[in-house]
Amino acid sequence: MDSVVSSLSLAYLLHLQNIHTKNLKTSHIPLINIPRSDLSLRTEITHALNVTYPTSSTSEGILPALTFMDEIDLKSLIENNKNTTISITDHNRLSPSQEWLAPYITRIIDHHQNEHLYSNVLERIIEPVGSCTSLVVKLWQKNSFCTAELMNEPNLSTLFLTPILIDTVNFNITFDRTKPMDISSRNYLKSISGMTNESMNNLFEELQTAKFSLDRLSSRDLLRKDYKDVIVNGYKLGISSVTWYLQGSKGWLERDGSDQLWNDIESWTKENHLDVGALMTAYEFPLNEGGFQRFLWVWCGNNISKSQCEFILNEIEKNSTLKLTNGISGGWVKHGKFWIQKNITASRKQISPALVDILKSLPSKSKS
Ligand SMILES: [Mn+2]
Repeated sequence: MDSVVSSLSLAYLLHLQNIHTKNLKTSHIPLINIPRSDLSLRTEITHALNVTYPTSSTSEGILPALTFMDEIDLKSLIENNKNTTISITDHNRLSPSQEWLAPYITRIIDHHQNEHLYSNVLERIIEPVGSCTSLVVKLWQKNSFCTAELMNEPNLSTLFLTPILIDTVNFNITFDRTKPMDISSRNYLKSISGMTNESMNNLFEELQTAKFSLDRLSSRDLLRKDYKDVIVNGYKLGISSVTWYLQGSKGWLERDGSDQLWNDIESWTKENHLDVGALMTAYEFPLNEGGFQRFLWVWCGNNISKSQCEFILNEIEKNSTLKLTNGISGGWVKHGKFWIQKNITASRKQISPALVDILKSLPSKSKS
């Protein structure tokens, strides 16, 4: 959220400065550093865009106009434009796959620990504030033509406010994330957007809800949101972890029905060439509904024989650490089984090694 909005607000600011100085040769592209298809997983961002720009998803809206990392060929862009420079926001060390961009970085605006990297940087603003966007907003505040632009476009100031609200947990002092600059940026944006304390609190609550409500995501998105895989003994094991729940009122099974959910799991299994898949869910129910609960669903791909699959499922069920008890309908769902996991402290750190050990005990799978 902070990364997206700080990048957007910085690129817009630089664009306004260009107009102001009549520099027509340079253009600034805000680059969203994720593939476009991953945006739907960031439910609080899509919510913020929908609230501030209700038409953002339409063909004339903001979303189609944004550039995501999988939509630009940075290598050829840089090769063809020797003057290309890169500004980075909300981080000050490139990820290993982007380290080749280091010579082109001329500007860093960030609130993480300063790693003092990249010698070509001309402007380096790294301060430990709550939200990186607060630092960019400070730059907006410095230029009257920027403030004038925001006054013309008050929804933009609301959008700039959203990461600051999230990152400071609505300026809640018990979380100790708020710095004076977050407050001054908020006050500046608040006065321009015309928001009241009440409407700001409501916006924060909506954003928090959006961030933690996954029930609008498709099953494929839920399965890939937090997914890790490993190859053991020639078998590919993929484990998805989801902060929602399978069984129960308004749960995943109720939403999709077991047939549809199984179809989606099967497609996921094929898409990732899984031999064994697992889905772990964790959810904090209200105390009178059982509090924190975990479910585990393990299944096999088509390459695993029925007897091998039964062996795998029986072995994991016997695992004394996990304390698995059958979910609804005895737990069997097509080529898999689904349990209530009574040991709620066991996470992927326990489940993954348990499944790995079982796969190691099988005859090794020849790579075909
Ligand atoms: Mn940040």
